[in-house]
Order: sequence, then structure tokens, then C-alpha cells
Amino acid sequence: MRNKEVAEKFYELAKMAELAGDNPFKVRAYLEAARRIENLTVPIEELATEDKLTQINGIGTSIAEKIKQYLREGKIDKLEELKKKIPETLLEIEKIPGMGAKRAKVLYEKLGIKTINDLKHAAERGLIRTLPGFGEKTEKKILEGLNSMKDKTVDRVLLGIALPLAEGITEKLRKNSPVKKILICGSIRRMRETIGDIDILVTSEKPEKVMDAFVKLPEVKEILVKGDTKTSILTFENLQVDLRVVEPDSFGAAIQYFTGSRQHNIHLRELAIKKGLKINEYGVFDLGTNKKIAGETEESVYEALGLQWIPPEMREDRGEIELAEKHELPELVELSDIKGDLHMHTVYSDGINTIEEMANEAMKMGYQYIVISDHAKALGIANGLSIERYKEQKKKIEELNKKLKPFKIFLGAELNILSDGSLDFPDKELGIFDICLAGIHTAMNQSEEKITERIKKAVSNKYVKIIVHPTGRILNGRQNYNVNVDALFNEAKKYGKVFEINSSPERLDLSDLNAKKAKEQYGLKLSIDTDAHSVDSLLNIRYGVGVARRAWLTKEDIINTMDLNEFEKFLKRSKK
Ligand code: DGT
Ligand code: CA
Ligand code: CA
Repeated sequence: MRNKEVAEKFYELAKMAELAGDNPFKVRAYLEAARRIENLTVPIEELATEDKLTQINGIGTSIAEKIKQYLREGKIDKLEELKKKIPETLLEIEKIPGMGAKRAKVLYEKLGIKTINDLKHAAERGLIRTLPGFGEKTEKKILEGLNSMKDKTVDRVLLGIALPLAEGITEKLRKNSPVKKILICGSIRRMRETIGDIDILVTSEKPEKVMDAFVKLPEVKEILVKGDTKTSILTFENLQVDLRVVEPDSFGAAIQYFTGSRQHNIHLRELAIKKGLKINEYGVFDLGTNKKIAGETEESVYEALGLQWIPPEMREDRGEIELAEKHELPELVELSDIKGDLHMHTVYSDGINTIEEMANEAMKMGYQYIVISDHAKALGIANGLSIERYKEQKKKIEELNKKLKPFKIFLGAELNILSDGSLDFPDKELGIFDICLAGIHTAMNQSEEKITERIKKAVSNKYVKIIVHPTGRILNGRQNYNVNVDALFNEAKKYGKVFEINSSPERLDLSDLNAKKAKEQYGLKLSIDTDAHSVDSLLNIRYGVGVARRAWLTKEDIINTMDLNEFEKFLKRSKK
């Protein structure tokens, strides 16, 4: 499915058009198209082949042509045209906290600022404050924004884009080429939040046929190298894919090596040497006799080093090798342990599916329950609900619960933690909900102290059980806030509150390291939720489970692994 990729292109197009001062209606049309494409339930490439693009709401013939061109050629003429007018680097500048499209454009036109470096120099030399409408305060904000950008990863692709892409490729190779074994390795297998390149390993009796099939895949924009054992291509999103064919008797050693991480492998190599062994992508060898003692399976490789097999998500050299030596690895939470999703939106606020559609999909996924948690009223742009609307929703849910038994829908709400830490409704109104979630959606540019105090206040509210997307990070860097997570975890510990691992690929918030800390240092429980705005996004849960596994969490650490009965008891207990 290339939906996400195409949607990204239209977001880019919208931004570039905005920067170029195009007709605002056009800008909005591109944005709308991007949103629609993102939420499609079928692959956009299928709709394109069947000439059904214009059947999508909000997509007319001109946008349909652009989609087709992009799928065919990997580019959109209109976008290329804009790129000639407006430096592409303005897109980066526009994302800096405190900037935005309008300001980026003014700075480009008045000061010729094209790159982040230009911006930095101008801000440091005090040039920005001289422009009308900017001032000293804005300049300071821009400098702060630049600093907070420093550790942003660039040139890496979201797991949510790379994993489906890699799966599409392996599926096609499995069908159309003589592969025997095939596995996606590298950072994808470790479920890192962003991916540098895709690494795929196969065994085959006819490697050249596999390579031929590989370079002919529709995903391929450019062939970088083509050989008998290794071929690299570039996809249309400029993501490199390395395909390697290895011998069956060293497949285990190869997938171990190419899964990494590099740090994990280096540590293993040192351990091997201490034991008089050598490890590489071909196997484990006795240093004395040079005899191969393992390599066909990954288990055999770890066993030869005296280790338990280590789940890929743990392979970051964060102490997992020491635990595996003692055979004390935790039993990580699995996708099949998840019994319900506690965070999702419906047509009542800004979702695109009904409560019943969300419930049906959840049942298909094997869940026993869900929490419908539509936005509350303070979030005007997301069509937030008044208490009256929630009461209507409650009625609807009660009806559905009769029909769908034993599956159960709970009434929740995603409340807004307002700029002073208060919520959308006074406490006395919150009794109608089975569970309240709360998160920050506005005033994100407050100071770290203010944001921290706001969330702490919500944590201490007796009705709020879960803090959603707690650190507010967005992996492609659009919005963000600074917050002291330790202070939050401390407060949550006092009140027995839960933090969310938001599974949306742009968020993955809490991050792996924060989730690990929440458990190890504060003994907190977490929930893994999707924040789905459509039935498809419910499937994002696997990314959240990936984060939890990277955080070494077990089933017991996650509240929505409880079965329905336990979960109901849990809700009752928390109401007391
Ligand atoms: P990425 O692609 O940046 O998201 O991260 P990875 O981990 O997929 O890294 P990549 O694609 O450069 O290499 C795949 C794996 O191959 C890596 O995780 C470990 C292994 N590897 C690559 N280069 C080295 C190396 O110089 N030493 C060792 N020990 N392993 C390496
Ligand atoms: Ca890689
Ligand atoms: Ca690679």
C-alpha cells in the first residue's frame, strides 16, 4: 500500500503551494486530498489502476492526474514547478517551532534565507528582529526552535512507512521469484521508530532470478548496484533497499548479523572472543580449529555463545546480553496479548468511522472491548463534544453493547489539558465516563515548567486515568513541547495513573526509552493504544507493541492486556 507515501507528497505539495503564495483554496484542496488518501481503506495504487480515484470524496480530476503521475513516475509536475520557484529547504525552515509558512516566506523574500544555516546566522546577528512583524521575541523563539531541532533525525523514514513497504516487497518476491526463506532484518526487525534503509535476506537456489525479479518491482525508482549476492535499489520515497542472498546453512548467522544493532553485534563479538569463538555473518566458529559450530538458525548462534535467544526489539546493547547470559530475559508483551484498544475517535468528533464500524473491526482483530474516546469540546478544530453529545453517545453505546455482547464498548473521552491545567468540563460532569483520558493539544509553546505543571494537575485529577501522548512529540517534527517526564512519572506513581504508548507511527509516544524508565524507575503501568481515527489505523497497534517490547515490557505492565472481566474490575477500582 502506498497510501501513506502519496499522502505525504500531497502534504508537501500543500506546504509548497502555501509557501509560494498559491490560491488558498488550492492549498486546502491538496491538504484535504492528503487527509483522504491517508485514511483510505484500500491501496491507492489499486484505485488508480481501476480509474476510480475521482470516486474518493474531495478528489477531482486534476488531483487524480497528479496521483497517477506520482505513482507512475515518482514525481508531480506541479510540485517540481513549485520547487523551482521556492527552495525546498524552506520546508525544513517552516517546521521549526516558532516559524510557520508565512514567516518562512517573508524571511526568504526579505533576507534571502533559504536554509536552516542561513536562518541561524540571521537570528544570531539580530537581523530578524529588524523585519516588520518579527521583533526580538520572535527572534529569540526562532533561536530556541533551532536548538530544539538539533537532535532531530533527518533523512530517516518512519517505521510506519518503511515496514509496510518492506512487507509489500517481500510478499511480491515470495510470489514471483524462487525464494525459499525471506526475512526483513535491520532496524525494521528491531522495530526502531525510524528507519535508515531496508535490509532483506533470502535463501534461494536461483539467486539471479530473485535479483531479476527484485529490480523489476514497481517500487523501484533506481537500481544502485546489482550483483549475485547483493542488490540495492532506491524506492520512490528515496529509501534504499538492500537484498542479500545467503547460503541456507548460514541463514541464522546472516539474519543475526544484519538485524543488528551494530552495538549489539560488537558486544557479541567481544563475548565470542572471550569464549574462544569467532562470530560473523556466516556463523560461529571455533577460534582454535576454525570449525563452524553454529549458523543455520539464529537460536543456534545465540546458544553457541551460551545465550538465550534475544528478541530483536531488545538488541540495542542496553543490558540484554547480560540478561541472556543468565537466562533471565523478560517475557515480552506480544500483539496477541492485547485485548482491547482504549483510545480511538469516531464520526462524533474527527474520526471517519462510526462507533459500530470501529467495534466490528476490533472484534475482527480478536479484541474483547474498546474505549471510544472522542475529543472534548475545547478542541474546536476536531469537532469536540459537549457533555450532551457524550450523553447521546452513551445511549448509542448501550444499544450497541446489547447487540454485540459479549464484546463491550466503554464510553471514554479524550479531554484537553488546557493552558492552566484545567479540563474541558468541571469534575462533577466527569462521572458519566467509564474512563477519562487527557492530553495536551493546544498552547504547546509554553515553558517546560508550565507544561509539566499542567499535566501534573491532570494526573492528580481523580477522574483522569490515562495521560495520552504524554511528551507530545511528532517524529517528523511539526509540533512538539518540552516536558519533565520524571516529574510526571513521579506524580503518576502517587496516584496510580497510567501513561499511554501511542501507536500512531508519527508519535510513538511514550518512546521506548521513556516507557522503559516509567516501568523500571517508577513502577508505572502503561496502555498501548492507537488513537485511531479510522478502522485501518486500529492496525497501528503493532507499532505500539514494538515500542513496548523495545522498552522490555511484559504483559503485566500493560493494562489493556487484561481480559474484559479484569478490565471492568480495574475500572471499578479506579472509580473509588
Ligand atoms: P538503519 O538502516 O540506519 O535504520 O539501521 P540498521 O540497524 O538497519 O543498520 P544498517 O542497515 O546500516 O545495517 C544493518 C545491520 O547490519 C546492522 O544493524 C548491523 C549490521 N552491520 C552493519 N554494519 C556493521 C558493522 O560495521 N559492524 C557490525 N558489527 N555490524 C554491522
Ligand atoms: Ca537498515
Ligand atoms: Ca542496510
